[in-house]
This record gives sequence, structure tokens and C-alpha cells, in this order.
Amino acid sequence: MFEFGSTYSPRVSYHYNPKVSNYHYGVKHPMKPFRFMLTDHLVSSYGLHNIMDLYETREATKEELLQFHSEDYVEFLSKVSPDNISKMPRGTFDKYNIGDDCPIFQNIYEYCKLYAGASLDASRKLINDQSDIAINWSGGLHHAKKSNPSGFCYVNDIVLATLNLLRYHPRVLYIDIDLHHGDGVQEAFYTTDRVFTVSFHKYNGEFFPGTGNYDEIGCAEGKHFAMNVPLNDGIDDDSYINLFKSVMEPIITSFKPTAIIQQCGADSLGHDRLGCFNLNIKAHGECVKFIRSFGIPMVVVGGGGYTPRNVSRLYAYETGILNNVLLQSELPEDMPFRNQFGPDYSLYPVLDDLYENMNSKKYLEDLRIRCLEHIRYLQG
Ligand code: ZLM
Ligand code: CA
Ligand code: ZN
Repeated sequence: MFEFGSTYSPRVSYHYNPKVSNYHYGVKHPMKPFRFMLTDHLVSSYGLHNIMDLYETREATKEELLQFHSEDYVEFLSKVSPDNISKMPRGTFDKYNIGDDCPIFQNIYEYCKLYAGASLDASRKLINDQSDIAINWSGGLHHAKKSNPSGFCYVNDIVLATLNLLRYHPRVLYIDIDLHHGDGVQEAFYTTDRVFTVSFHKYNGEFFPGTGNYDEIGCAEGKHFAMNVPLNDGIDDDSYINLFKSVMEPIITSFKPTAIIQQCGADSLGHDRLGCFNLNIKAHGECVKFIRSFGIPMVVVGGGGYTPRNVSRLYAYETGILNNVLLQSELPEDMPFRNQFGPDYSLYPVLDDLYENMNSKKYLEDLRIRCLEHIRYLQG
């Protein structure tokens, strides 16, 4: 394991496309792609663009999307628009789960191809051994299913990138620290022992998407290769970090992944518009730092995150961490959109203490023991 600040200096690639910021789910929709415009401004104002390989993303091809998604669904996505959806056969809305969560907006197919293309490019950099760490903040859309969108996610860039990694990597570990359960990724790899999926999330049986209890562990060949860590409202920095590290360390040492995909949904931060956890930016980043310290090639993607100024702060901070650079708290003087970050103009505003921590010491300790027992099955 590498200590932070040591001589391990990974080759990091940053996959982005300024176009992604311009797509709109709708005026009041919580998912706001313009958060990536703020992120890219912060990243470059801190000078991080000078120490990474930057790649402007290409669009994924239809054939690439078909590696996971069904022909009819990709066909639908490629043809549908706000102008023609009402003229499509009755039942199309329901068949494809179109509605408030997953609306049809202008150029939706282009948006999907861009964020999926970035995750595919990221996986390719790892496969070709041209990067140790490849970042796509616009990806991480973990709910998308084979034949329908779900929870703001239309195509599943994580599944596509994982399938690509599996062509050369014997074992891939998927880690999901978004507030929500990573159901689409779990489902895609539920029956294989080549992908271990682990998600930390709020769970009460009702909270979206409703799945992710600890008894979902995989099946057939994949039995014990899925793990779920269900949490209650208000979890704080120390409880989360302790649980995360004590679970992830034995998973990595027993499963021995040759590549890792980490989904870094920012809705697990305190003060998120849809969130209910109390994490600070540094605590969320500590989870990324910990995984990085194992020195295993990683693809890092975004995910949820509904308070755009905090999403961009987090992703700038984590881009720093992945490059082994600690960013000063004071935001650069001359950066564009600096007014979005007042009144503190800090990279690390205090976000905590909004919710009472409903995870008791006993709940967390029982959960930790349950997880460690689960991991023991991996050792055979
Ligand atoms: N209604 N507008 C996380 C995906 C979470 C399902 C309840 C829709 C919203 C939400 C959409 C403007 C990730 C559910 C919600 C209202 C059925 C969810 C449009 C507000 C609005 O004001 C809104 C008309 C909308 C959506 C709130 N939806 C909050 N939570 C979840 C999906 C995605 O972070 O994990 C990864 C990117 N959906 O709870 C309903 C049951 C639809
Ligand atoms: Ca999660
Ligand atoms: Zn989420």
C-alpha cells in the first residue's frame, strides 16, 4: 500500500467534453449537467489540467452501446425527441419508463453517447496501460438498465466500461459511494464472479430505487460477489470512513482486483438537494484516497450530486487527490463563476450537522461484522 504524499505518482487522464454541460433535463429537474462546467473551471483554475493528460471525449458508437443495451432501446433513444415522442405508438412512454425522472429532452442521444464515450475512453486508457487512473466526472449513471432508463440514467456507462475492462482484466471491482443503490451495475454482473460490486447507500425499502439490502449478495457463480451496505439518514464523516475502510480493505486483499471502477456520486455529501447524509468533502475524498492508495489501475466516474457548487468542489478536490495534490482551501482569485462559491469562497465549506445521525454505534458495528463475514466467503 502507498502512503499519501509518497513517491507513487500515477499517470492520470481526464476525460471531458464541454458540450456535456449544455444538455438540460428540464428547468426544475434536479440533475444539472452544467455542474461539469463549474467542475472544469475549478480544475483548471487550480492548474490541475497541466499535470494530467486531457482528452476531449468522442461519442460512443451505436455498436458500443449495444454491448449492454438492447437493439430496440438504443433504436428508440436514437430516434426520440421532444417533438416526436407524442407521435410514437401508445405504450412507448410506459415501456421505456419515460416520465419526470427520465424525461425526453433535446439531443438526449448525443448526451448519452458523450458520457458513455468518456467512460469507454477511460477504460481503454487502462487497458492500453497508458493511464493508471482515468477520470470521467460526467459518467457514473448507475441505474440505467439493458432496455430502459431509470433514475436520471439512460445508458449505463459503468457497465459498458466494465465489459470493456473484462476483455483484458480477469477481475474488476466496482465501488459505489453515491447516496443511491447502484442497482443497474449490480444487476448486470449479479451472476459472475469476475466482477465484485459493492454499494454504500441509504436504504429503508422505500428510498429510490428500493433495492440494496444486505441480503442481496449475488447468485449462481456470482454468489458472494455482490455486497450492499444499507445506511440510515445522517451518517457522519467518522462513521462512514471507518466503515468504508474496514470493509474495502479485506475486499481488495481477498478479491485481488486487477482493475477498479469507483463511482463517486456527490449526493452523499451533506446539504445535497436530494440527499440525507452528513458527509463533508474531505470525508468523501478520503474514500477515494484510500482506494487510490492500493495502486491498482482505476477508472473514476461521477454520479449523482444535486447542489452544483458542492459537486464541483468535490470533483476538483478529488481530481487533486488522484494526482497526489492537496488544493488550497481559498478558491483561486481570478476564476470564472467565483461568485457561485460565496460567501466562504472555500473549497471545503463545513457541510455537516444538518441531519441527526440515525446510524447507532450498534447498528454500524453489526453491519461491519456482517460485511466481514460475507468477505470471508471469498477466501474459500
Ligand atoms: N417522481 N422535477 C438518483 C435518481 C433518483 C421515484 C418519485 C418524480 C426525484 C425528483 C424530476 C421537475 C443517482 C423516485 C419522484 C418527481 C417517481 C427521485 C423532475 C424532483 C423532481 O422537481 C422535479 C418536474 C424530479 C425528480 C425530485 N426523483 C428525487 N428522487 C428518484 C430518482 C440518481 O443520483 O443515483 C445517479 C445519477 N425517483 O424516487 C418517484 C419514485 C417520480
Ligand atoms: Ca451507492
Ligand atoms: Zn444518487
